[in-house]
Amino acid sequence: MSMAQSPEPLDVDRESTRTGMSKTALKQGFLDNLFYIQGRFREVATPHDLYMAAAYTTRDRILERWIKSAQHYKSNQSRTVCYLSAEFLLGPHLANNLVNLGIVETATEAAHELGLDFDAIIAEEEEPGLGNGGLGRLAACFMDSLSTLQIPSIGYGIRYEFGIFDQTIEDGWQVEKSDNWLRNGNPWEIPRPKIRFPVFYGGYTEQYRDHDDRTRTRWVPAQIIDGVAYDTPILGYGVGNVNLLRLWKAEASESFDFQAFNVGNYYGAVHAKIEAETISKVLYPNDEPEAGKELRLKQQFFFVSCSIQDMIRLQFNTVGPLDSFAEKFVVQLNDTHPSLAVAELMRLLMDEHDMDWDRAWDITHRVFCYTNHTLLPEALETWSVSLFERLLPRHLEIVYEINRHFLDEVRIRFLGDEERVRRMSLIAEDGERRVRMANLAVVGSRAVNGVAALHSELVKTTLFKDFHDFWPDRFHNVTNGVTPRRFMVVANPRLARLISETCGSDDWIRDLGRLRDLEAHAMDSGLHERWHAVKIAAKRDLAAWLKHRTGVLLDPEAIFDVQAKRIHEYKRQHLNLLHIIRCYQRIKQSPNQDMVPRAFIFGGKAAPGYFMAKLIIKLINAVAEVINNDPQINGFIRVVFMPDFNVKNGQHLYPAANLSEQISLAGKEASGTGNMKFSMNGALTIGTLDGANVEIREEVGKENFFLFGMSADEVGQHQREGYRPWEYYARDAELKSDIDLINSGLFSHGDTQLFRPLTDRLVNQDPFMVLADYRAYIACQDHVAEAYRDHQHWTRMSILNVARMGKFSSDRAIREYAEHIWRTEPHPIGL
Ligand code: T68
Repeated sequence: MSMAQSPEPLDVDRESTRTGMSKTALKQGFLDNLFYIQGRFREVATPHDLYMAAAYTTRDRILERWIKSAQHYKSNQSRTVCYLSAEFLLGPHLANNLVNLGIVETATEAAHELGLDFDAIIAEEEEPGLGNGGLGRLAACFMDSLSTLQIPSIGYGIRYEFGIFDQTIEDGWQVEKSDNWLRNGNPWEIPRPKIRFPVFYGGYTEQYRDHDDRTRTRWVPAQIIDGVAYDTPILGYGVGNVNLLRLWKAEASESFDFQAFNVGNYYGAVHAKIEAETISKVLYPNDEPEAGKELRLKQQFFFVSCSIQDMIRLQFNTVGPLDSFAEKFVVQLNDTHPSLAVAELMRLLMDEHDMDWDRAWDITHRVFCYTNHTLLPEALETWSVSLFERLLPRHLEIVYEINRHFLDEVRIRFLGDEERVRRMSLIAEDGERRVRMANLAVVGSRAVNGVAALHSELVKTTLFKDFHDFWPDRFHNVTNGVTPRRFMVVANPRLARLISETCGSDDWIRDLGRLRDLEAHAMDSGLHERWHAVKIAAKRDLAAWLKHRTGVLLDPEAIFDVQAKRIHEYKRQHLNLLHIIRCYQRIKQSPNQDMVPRAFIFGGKAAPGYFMAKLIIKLINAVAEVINNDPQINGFIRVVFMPDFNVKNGQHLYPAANLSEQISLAGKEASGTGNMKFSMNGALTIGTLDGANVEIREEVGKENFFLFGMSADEVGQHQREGYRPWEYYARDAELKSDIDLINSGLFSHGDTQLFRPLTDRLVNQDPFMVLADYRAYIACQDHVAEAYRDHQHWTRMSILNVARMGKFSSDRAIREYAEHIWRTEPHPIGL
């Protein structure tokens, strides 16, 4: 299709009740959608019907802007950022879209006039949990910021039929329930059955001579599966720009199955269809790579292949020839999960579009950029050569060829350094041969970045040291950020209102640096009172929510001390537990001491196969049961585990926290983003010098941050000298008695063995040095308690934390990507 034939933009009048922003238009639109889409009228509508009608009413208003954006991007041949991510952890859409449309108040009034409980309608939405944690949520924040900054972009991923499991707690243990989020329909997506690409698997490759008598390679697959596009509009805040989140669903390829059908194998054809659809069936619930899982590799190739084919289609539809592909598109690889894209683009350019190696490589390596999210060696993805070859025979050839060209360059630069060549190879040759996905991503990209200053430094000096020696200019830092729309305006409307009133404008929502205007009021006792009232109100809400779901009652006057994130040993939830046990023992020893009351709140999912993480959840709940029911404790400290921590539930947590626990072993948490969400909502941080904590502390000021523990350098030194956790256990009587109390059976109805795997690991191995940081942590927590006694001072620190969080907006992060890495420009769409 050529551009000349494009119709005039928006040449049809649309019904004003589907686009109007007035209260009347919203009411009419709502009732129409209830009637025409849900087939209901007010009297018989279920809460879900009401939610669906509200969602469609909101979506109608987004679609207008979406079409306008698409037309503008197309006719301007805009450079487009493609964000490839196996995960997008979006959270509920409705409230967020109302904020970005700027119609929260009008919609609330409209609902009120229709006699509806608007909060209940919003609470009805089930979130699409298409991610595990930080990495998936970062992708969602980036989509919000890309639209808000008016940068043409497409998020590409997988439309998992089952997202991250729902977590329930039974007898203190995590129990996983499948997340059938599509059961009641998804009003936010638009299926595009005609945007469909074949994806090949297995089979073999063969050489043939083309019409110009050149030798070419052809991949003859054993299986073909279709990927079908499902589009979700992503609206920016206060702008006309709407970008696209395009998620792929796997379907059987009609033409391919037909062959089986033709020879009378009807059952075989149907079976193939069922098998095809398993590819996008379920998200792997592990925040580390799924070793050896064939289906996981199939998923990765599935969405990568569909996405690259779609980009090539768009190139032909807009600009034309593929030579300018790297000018039209930049592809950001969110970790190594999509790094097969490097080989897939090479394959498509060479095998399907006739390019020779050099031209194809020139384009490919200018298209890709790669973000690394972890230094943990066990989290670096590799695939066995045998599995890779069986599933992707052509890609293995291409990976070998990339490797051959690359290692030749290395050999020329570092004559005779075969050890270095071995380390940098795309193929690990020690033991079973494996493809190193991170090396593929680095070699195939023109930019590589870490996600916080410390992390990016460690990427250069440890993980990718050889690559940094070779290509120093390829390495960058872009510190993560989070969107203030969802994590302040949607999650904490009371605070957002107070900030806007205090600053005299709501400009901070699009320009988070403007929060600095709060500093001028940091000593204002009037603001202190209102700030405190906002926090107490959020704590009351959370207390009510938790009481309803867990039966545990919290005192809103207590310090709300929160650790919410995936459960992982490196994040050290067990260090937090040791402090809780210390508090408990202190009260038991001197019941009448003057202690600051605390509510310890945990939330987070454990990977279903991660035994130690699940045991930590059990221990949290076991400690909670004993402490919460001990009459001597009398509510002075309470412990509660929030079940099913996800984006939606997290929105209750961030506004209510006084203290944010960011206590990973230094050098292990690449960035963290929860640390930013808490601090933006006025929590103070207790944390190590890890990930983005380092920069948060720099921004908010060291006097407004509770720092403890070893630095990454000290950790390294300590490990080199030999770390002996049992010596800490033997030497520190309090530490010993805290661990012994776990082993005594007090928290396990007399069972002295239940938590042994955990305590033994701490005393004998302690890979994340919990015992080494224990003393410093306890001392720091004592400072926290003392500081909390001075309410005025605490509130002042809380205000300053919020005032100085401007840097941690994902808008800033996206601006840095756009300027330093992507070289893209905004394309404003007027309202
Ligand atoms: C997180 N990584 C980092 N991984 O741990 C965190 N991994 O420090 C950082 O802030 C965040 O990324 C954003 O940069 C993850 O969340 C995963 O979830 C994951 C999932 C599958 C496979 C590997």
